[in-house]
Formats: sequence, structure tokens, C-alpha cells
Amino acid sequence: MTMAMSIAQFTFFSRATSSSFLNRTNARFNRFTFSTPFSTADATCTRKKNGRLPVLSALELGGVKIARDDVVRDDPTNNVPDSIFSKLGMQLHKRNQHPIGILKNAIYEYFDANYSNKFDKFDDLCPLVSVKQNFDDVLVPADHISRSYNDTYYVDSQTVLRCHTSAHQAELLRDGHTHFLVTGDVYRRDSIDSTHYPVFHQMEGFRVFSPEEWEASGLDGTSYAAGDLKKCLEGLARHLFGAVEMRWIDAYFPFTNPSFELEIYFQEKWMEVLGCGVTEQEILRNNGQLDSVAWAFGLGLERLAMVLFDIPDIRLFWSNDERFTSQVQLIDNFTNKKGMTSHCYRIAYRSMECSLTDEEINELQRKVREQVETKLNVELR
Ligand code: FA5
Ligand code: MG
Repeated sequence: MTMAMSIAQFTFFSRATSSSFLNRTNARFNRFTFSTPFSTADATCTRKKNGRLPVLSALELGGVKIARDDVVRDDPTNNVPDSIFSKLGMQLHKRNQHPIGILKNAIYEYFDANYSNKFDKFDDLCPLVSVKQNFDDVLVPADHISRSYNDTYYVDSQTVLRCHTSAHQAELLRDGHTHFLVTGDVYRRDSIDSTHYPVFHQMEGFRVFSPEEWEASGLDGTSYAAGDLKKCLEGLARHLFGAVEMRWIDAYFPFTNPSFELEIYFQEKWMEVLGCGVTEQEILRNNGQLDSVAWAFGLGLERLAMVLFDIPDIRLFWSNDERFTSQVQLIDNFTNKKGMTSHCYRIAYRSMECSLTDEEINELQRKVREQVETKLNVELR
């Protein structure tokens, strides 16, 4: 792959600050910016000369110490390679400047604003879970394909790298939580393409309703929860993207009924971004919620971030190419006597496919200036 890039620089003045999420994101982190797992903020991962990460011998996740030898073993019940172990400590979702971290915070904002901080947030739960948590607790049948060694990373016969954040539903319900969001890295032995990667991030949402909440509506609990779920997620999509083409698809999950998936039109295709549904009564009953109804969803954070930041390929989230990581840099920042703040940014333009010509770069630069001017309400120099 040839990668060419070019640097351009421009300065703008800001007159007003905007309150919409996308505008604020653009101000901090525009659509051409990415940061990667190997940013300078990452103290635990130092890069070797050959550009590869050394395989760490131990890490600590959610207060749990994990040694490499605990996760990668030469044993027939273990199928975790070093390449996967090395992703375990990355925690992209906990980096506030990374697209995944920015997206997580934007989703938090939506829930805090619309549900007056009622949702409890978890982003530090250990990705090593039991087969019971990952499958049994959410009613995945014993012969379901997702349990196979071909689909899931097994540490041993009873322990897996979670393949979805739904693995935490039951324990959180048992702990008495009725409104919660769980964000974390999840692992699947999927083959890689532009929208699939064996490590990615999900955010689980879960909301329990008590009978008084739906009885007044005249609907049965399930219809009430299904309607509320769709409204909640459509509102989230509008909060994140504004106008975007999306559609609901009927789906199947062992843990919800009815179940749905949401697709967004992106790069001339429909892309599935989340799964959701009305929680099976058995899960609620097994975990201390006797007369309630609930909804749940699992968002694919990379896919949503691809739409939000125009990121064409999921592999880019893991890029360690510095030309990629330092594409936009604030190189000057001052406020003059009249109170106008001036920012000067340096942007590196580069294509994944070919060398860019000056004309192509000028055109990109023109578009960036135009968008910055209209969306951020600033004066360009
Ligand atoms: C689940 O994982 C369910 N646990 C979601 C759920 C939760 C349903 C609660 C109902 C209630 P699914 O396997 O479809 O569902 O994955 C959810 C999302 O993760 C997908 O819509 C997609 O956006 C993302 N996803 C799945 N596989 C990959 C992958 N290999 N790479 C990147 N994103 C992926
Ligand atoms: Mg799916």
C-alpha cells in the first residue's frame, strides 16, 4: 500500500461556541482526525524499533491483574493468539481523544440529558468472563454456533474473552441496577474486512420498567418497551448524526423478543450498527426482577464512529502509522484584545490508495475550509 500525504495549514477565528454535539466534536476533533492506540498518552505500551508492540507480560483490567500466561496458553482448550492478547489492555473506549472515546462520551451525554442521569455507567468491567456469563445467563442455547471454538476466543473451557457486552446484563441486574450502560472491548473470531474486526467495542444499554410505567399507556408491557426502545435509539441517532438514512430490520437474539437491528446507509451500502429488543422474561426473573419488563441494546461503536467521523475502514482504528495519528495539529492558539480567539491547525492529507496530487489536496482543503466556516461559525484567514 502506498501512502502519500501532504501538509496544509490554515487559521480561523472563532466567534461563537455551538452547543450541538457534532459541532463541538468538530471543534476538537474534525472529520480528518484520528488518534490511535499508540498515542503518547499510552504509558503502558512502548513500541519496539520494528514498529510492533512487545507482548506485555501482564496487565490490569478493571482491578483484575491478568498475566499473558493466564490468557495465551499452549493448551487445546485455548485459542487466544498473542495478537489478541496485545489488544486487551488498549482500552480505546477510555481515551477521550480517540473516536471511540469521543463517541462513548457523546452517547453518555444523550442519556444524561434525556434520562436525568438515571443510567449507571460501566466502562471498566473485565473482558475475561465465564462461559456462564457470556452465554448461559443470556439464554444462548447449548448448541448455538456462537459458542464454538471457531467463533469465540476461549481462555479455557469455562472462560472466554466476552463476545458481547450482554455478558454483564445478569450480574448488573442482580446488583440491583435498573438503568445501565456498559462499554467495553469485545472479541470474536470474525474474518477481517472493512466493517469487521476480531476486536471491537460495544455499548450495552438496559432499562427496566415497572408495571405502573406501562399500565397507564393502555399497552401491554412488551409493546410499550419496544416502542420506547425504538424512540430512544432513533433519538440517539439524531443526536449523533442529525439527518441520516436508517432502517429497522427484524432480527433474532436468544435474549430478546421481539428483536431488531438498526442499519445506517454508509458508503453506498446498508451497514448494521446495533442489535436490540425486549428482554426475555426469564432473564429478568432469574435476576430478581419479577414483574418488570425491560429493553436492551448493543451498539457497535466502531461502526457508529465510522459514520460519525467518515472513517472508511474499521482497521484504521488500530493503525499505528504516525502519519495517520497526527493528521490535525493545533499549532497556534491566541486571543487578541478584542476577545477573538485564533487557532492555527496543520492538517496532513493522505489517501489509503494512492498519492494525492496538489489539485486533489487543494480541493480537499477548499472543502474543509468551507465546512469549518459554515459548521463552526468561524472566520477564516
Ligand atoms: C450482539 O452482540 C447483541 N449482544 C446485541 C444485543 C444486545 C441485542 C442487547 C439485543 C439486546 P450482534 O452480534 O449483532 O449483537 O453485534 C452487535 C453489533 O456489534 C453489530 O450490530 C455491529 O454493529 C457490531 N459488530 C458485530 N460484529 C462486529 C465485528 N466483527 N467488527 C465490528 N463490529 C461488529
Ligand atoms: Mg447482528
